[in-house]
Amino acid sequence: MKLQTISLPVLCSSLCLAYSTSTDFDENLQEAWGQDWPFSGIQTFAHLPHENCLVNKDINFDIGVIGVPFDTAVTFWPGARFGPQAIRTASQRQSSLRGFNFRAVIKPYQSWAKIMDCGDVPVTPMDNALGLQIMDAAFENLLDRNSTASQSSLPPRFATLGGDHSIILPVLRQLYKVYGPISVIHFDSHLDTWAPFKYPSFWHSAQSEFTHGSMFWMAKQEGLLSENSNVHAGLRTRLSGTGWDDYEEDNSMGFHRIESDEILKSGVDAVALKILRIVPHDRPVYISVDIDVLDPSAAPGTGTVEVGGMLTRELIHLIRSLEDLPLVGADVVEVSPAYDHADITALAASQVVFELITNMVKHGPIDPAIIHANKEAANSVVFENSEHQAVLNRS
Ligand SMILES: [Mn+2]
Repeated sequence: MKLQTISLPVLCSSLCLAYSTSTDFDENLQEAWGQDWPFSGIQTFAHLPHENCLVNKDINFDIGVIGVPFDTAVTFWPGARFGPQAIRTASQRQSSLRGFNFRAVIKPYQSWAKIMDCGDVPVTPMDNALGLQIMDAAFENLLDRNSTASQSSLPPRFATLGGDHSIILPVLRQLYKVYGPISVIHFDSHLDTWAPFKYPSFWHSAQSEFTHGSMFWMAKQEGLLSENSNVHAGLRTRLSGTGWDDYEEDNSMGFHRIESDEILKSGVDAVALKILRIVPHDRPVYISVDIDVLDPSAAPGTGTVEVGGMLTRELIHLIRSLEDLPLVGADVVEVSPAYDHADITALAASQVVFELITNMVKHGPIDPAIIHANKEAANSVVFENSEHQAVLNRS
């Protein structure tokens, strides 16, 4: 018969997948089973490899995704403890196979950087003092290791999934030990620099100072922020009192303010230029995205919703415009999936995380000269708190 004259290799070249034996699969396990569809597999962020980085300090990587499911410092709707899970689920159509960022013209998950999903910090919902202690210890642990690509013993950088916004305080505390004071670019509809006594209650304690609206006030008291190169973008909250008290207090925290209306009137490119004029290009920068900076039509699933915000495309464009800055960390916080019937908030957050990681990869490893210059500059500022001077000098 004619078919018998055809050799087996020729047949197999066209039909080998259909006729492969189990032995063939055994030899090519990675090829056969190592890739997931967007809807299959354990849900790590963007299908990235997962390790519990907190329990293994020998794991080296360049960029880590870390969840902080903590939401007991909120002043209105709780629920952001479910943010990390929701953002991971919403990120499943991101993968190394389909991860080319056309806006940045790179493929961040398959570039020079080793990127991991480090899991979650198991932070207690029972006791905020203990919770803060756990988060401090977790970020100290995470930063106490070398990144893979760095020649200078610098730690990996993290994209943190909140959690309510208070989680940035322990992050800034630990980043300060490595980098010195940080310039924060803060996308939010709220100031988050409120002094704790601004809250309408007779009852106060030291612990009640730690909230998702006062953590930048605390960060300022602790000397963690840059002197005058921090920016709020997207503001539109109502203010307390009858005048500009909140803004005047915010001035003393070293923040510049860009209101949501300015983004509408001036356009995103003008706003990006304004941010780039305020934030130095040769100092450590942190980008914090409270998802409530987006209009509720784009992100309804958050705890303190404010109407009249920007759309996701505008936020993405702004983040892309900041890609030259030396980003030493970033977060997306306040995603509360229970208030969102369609998961669009978590979807927006997962894309924002993708853009923030893209910025870190595209910029490349942090130049140690930046840290040196930053600490020199900080040393020339006389801190009221000598404890912080001691930390700077030690690290
Ligand atoms: Mn906030």
